[in-house]
Amino acid sequence: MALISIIEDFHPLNNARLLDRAAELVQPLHHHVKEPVGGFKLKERYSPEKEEVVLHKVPHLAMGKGENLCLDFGTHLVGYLTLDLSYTGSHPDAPAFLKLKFAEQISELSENTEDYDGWVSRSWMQEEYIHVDVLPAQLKLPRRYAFRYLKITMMDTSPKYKLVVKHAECLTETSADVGKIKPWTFDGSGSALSADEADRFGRIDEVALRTLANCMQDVFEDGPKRDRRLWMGDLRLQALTNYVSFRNMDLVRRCLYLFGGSRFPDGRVSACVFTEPTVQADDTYLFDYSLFYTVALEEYLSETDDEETLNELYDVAMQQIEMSLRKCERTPEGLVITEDAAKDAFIDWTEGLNKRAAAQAVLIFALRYGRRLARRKNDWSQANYLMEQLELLKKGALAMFWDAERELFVSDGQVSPASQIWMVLADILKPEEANRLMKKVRDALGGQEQSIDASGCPMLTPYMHHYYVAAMLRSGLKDEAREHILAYWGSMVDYGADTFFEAWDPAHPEASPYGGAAINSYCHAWSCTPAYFIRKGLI
Ligand code: RAM
Repeated sequence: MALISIIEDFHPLNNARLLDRAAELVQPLHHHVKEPVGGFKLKERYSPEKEEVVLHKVPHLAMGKGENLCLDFGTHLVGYLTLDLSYTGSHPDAPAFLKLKFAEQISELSENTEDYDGWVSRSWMQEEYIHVDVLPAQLKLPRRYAFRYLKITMMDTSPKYKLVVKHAECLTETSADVGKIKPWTFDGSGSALSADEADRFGRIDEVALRTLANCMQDVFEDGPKRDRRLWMGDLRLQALTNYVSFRNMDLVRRCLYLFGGSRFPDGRVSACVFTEPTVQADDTYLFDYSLFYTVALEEYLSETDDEETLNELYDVAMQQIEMSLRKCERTPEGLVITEDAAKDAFIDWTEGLNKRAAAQAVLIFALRYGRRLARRKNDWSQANYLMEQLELLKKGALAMFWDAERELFVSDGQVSPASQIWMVLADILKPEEANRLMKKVRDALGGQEQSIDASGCPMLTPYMHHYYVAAMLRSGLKDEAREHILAYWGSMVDYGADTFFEAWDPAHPEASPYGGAAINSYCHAWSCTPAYFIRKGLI
């Protein structure tokens, strides 16, 4: 399912006051110097077999044509690379021609990226071909990379000399104050957690917070490898996790002003905002993402009580709800989102997913936050209006999507986990019905329940799995939520994750929504929320 939107002559609606505010809120970046902790060579250029190299011998290792050296920086980093290069042998009589490959996951080192043929641009692949004319040389790469491993391949030299890598370092960058964080420890009181589970949660929390910190840059980026920019759906989850960890409130605030400051010409919040060379809303609109603006603003305010932001961004937030309500049609029972509008929702990367029920549910969910915002603002007529719309949407949803006999939500004939999860989050069922439904979803994911099509409409991303956990918690399935975090995010840790991945199916580690895992991001913000569940005490 390619997501490519191109609008000819797209002129975003920019609000100078809001953008000035966003500019005032630019956050300082913290830097640290990191050096490799290990090294190895791949036996063949793309083979997974490796030969360990003793680290202190690296500065003496001479690399001839076709040879490679891989440096392991010990964990996932985001920053700038410097290499000190020299040579052995006779005077270099030809340039050193190098290929540098930066890898977040070790498996990326053995991928030949020429094989990638997906729909997301291959220019995101972190590899460079470089000529070094004069040796010795200090090579400082201007681009920021996200990586743990660096593979240096000597593409060509001359018979007269060999290359030597004397030193390598990375100057890391993040706007998260990592020193603020204490490791999560379990106090042992009143919980069913075993010591092993507590350890595993500790490890998951650590990986989750590294994921978040490495995505916290000038804005909350979705992933520091790709797309390196601010997406609304990702922002909401990052902000939640940030509130229980780094608490960089001004970074959240800056991002809310950026989304508010550059929008679609009709006022809709864009799915994503570019910040370079100047701030500009992307010409991509996602129905659910624009509604998360309202949700994220309310959540920010409940953390900060920041009146000024409420006053400045309230109208933008309300506009998202009003414009989404206009995409609904009246049925005899209530209000229902149109088929066309639902197609604009993201929900998950699942191929063939019917999004109508989930999109309606996101709208109901967002209205709940909209009402809270209206009450905060003492805008009682708006609060009452939203209350009425909420009731109509709930009635419309039950009439259109709820199959009372089967006790399932059916979205234009399809019974997906996503529809059930979002409808539970929309709170339209009685508590015991929601509880039964989420048990069915859990059983369907485990293969013991066929009424929900978990294999035909699988959840593909930790983003959707976040909402699955949230729905379990909302329907009283705390033990199940806890088990799912341990099993799902835990399986990434077992696979060797230093940061959590953008897409993950434990049964198919190579799965990619983009047509090739080479383009996947292995440090993706929307996957950081176990730290939110853990530190908020929800599990
Ligand atoms: C991906 C981004 C981002 C997500 C959008 C919908 O390309 O990486 O995480 O929000 O798609």
